[in-house]
Amino acid sequence: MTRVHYASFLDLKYKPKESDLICQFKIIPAKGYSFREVCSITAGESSVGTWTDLTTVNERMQKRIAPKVYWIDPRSHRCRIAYPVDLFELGNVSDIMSSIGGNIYGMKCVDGLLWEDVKLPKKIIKSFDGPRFGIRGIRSYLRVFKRPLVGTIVKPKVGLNEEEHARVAYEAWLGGCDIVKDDENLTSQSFNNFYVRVKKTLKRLREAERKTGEKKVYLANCTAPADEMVKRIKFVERCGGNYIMLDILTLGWSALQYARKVTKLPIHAHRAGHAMFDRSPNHGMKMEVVAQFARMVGVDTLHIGTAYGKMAGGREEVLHIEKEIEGQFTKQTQRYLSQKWYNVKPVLGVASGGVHPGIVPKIISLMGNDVVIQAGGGVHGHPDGTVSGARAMRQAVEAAMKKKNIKEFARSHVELKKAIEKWGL
Ligand code: RUB
Ligand code: CA
Repeated sequence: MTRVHYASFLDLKYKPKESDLICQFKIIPAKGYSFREVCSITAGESSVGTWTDLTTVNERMQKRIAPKVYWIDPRSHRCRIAYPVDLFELGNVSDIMSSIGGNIYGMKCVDGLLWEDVKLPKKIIKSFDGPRFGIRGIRSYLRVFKRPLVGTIVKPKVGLNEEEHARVAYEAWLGGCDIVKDDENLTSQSFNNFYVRVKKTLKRLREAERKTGEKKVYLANCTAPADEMVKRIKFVERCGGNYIMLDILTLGWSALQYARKVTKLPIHAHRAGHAMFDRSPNHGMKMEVVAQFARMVGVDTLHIGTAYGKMAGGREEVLHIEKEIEGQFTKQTQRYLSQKWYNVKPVLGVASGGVHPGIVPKIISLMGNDVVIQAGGGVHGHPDGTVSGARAMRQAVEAAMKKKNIKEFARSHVELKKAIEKWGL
């Protein structure tokens, strides 16, 4: 086995600076490589190093921007690397991703490389816009200040025409949903044109607002090639729409940054595709990392899983993203969506995926009231249809807010009762 030569980036005496970008990795070295060696290669390859020594190095610059592996725990295969802020271009997530998530992931020396956590320094955070609305902004718009917000995804995901889509949305609002969104894979298909759908759905939104006296939002999925995405965002704005939705990971960070710049509307972030890289326990990039970048760029709501629904990702993971927990990384690095982060607004987490009224109290007791509880099948699969499904969701939220036992509450709330009969608790 020929060993690649890398300068050692290991410096266990190094004390990270406030201005450093710090990453935690779980590293499984390939056969023939030691853990310490691969930690060093990981730091080197994502910055100034390569497989051989070089004749072209500017020593002064090298010193300024070379990262340090300052903490290792070979037992758990974990290390932490501090990257000097000058290594990166400000205001450019793609650059950070190409550095840290670049070459090293494809190298023979790693069997597994999991980017578990990140602490972003103020200078980088401040070079982005952050959420325009955040939790408070969304709540004020909807005039719902205490209870969790209730949302739905029009279902089936795809397969309804524009008129049918608008009708399902209307019924969901009528029954009590605050939020109606498109699904991640509904963009502008031959059977459901984006522009026609948005017009029709917004018309029904206004009708639902008049009927219910409540404010409502429609999250129109503007996911498309960047030029077309902007066209769609502008169309939503012109039509008096009040929210856009983007599949942030399949679009990419650049398009998300672009969208944040061009729109005055709140941005809902669907994380479609995240499990392609955050599901394996030993390889990829965790949702905790994605969440922080998404907040920094400036989404207002973000899917974070439910812990109880149909999606993988347990209680721990969800809590880890949403709440501050100590000890996992370092005290100063507890952040995620709602932690204090200079003046960056907090993002509202969205619990979605296999949600139905019976599990609403569990979700609220895990995530608190600052959450969007979103059910697609759990609304439109109600035995009596969408209006009843939405009512049942609101009733479940009401039961939890009043600290009533949901089963007992359902005795006097027929929609909730039927939902529980179908899906259980
Ligand atoms: C949920 C749904 C969402 C999932 C994605 O539909 O369509 O796309 O929430 O998962 P249903 P996640 O309510 O019918 O299951 O939010 O974990 O990314
Ligand atoms: Ca979906």
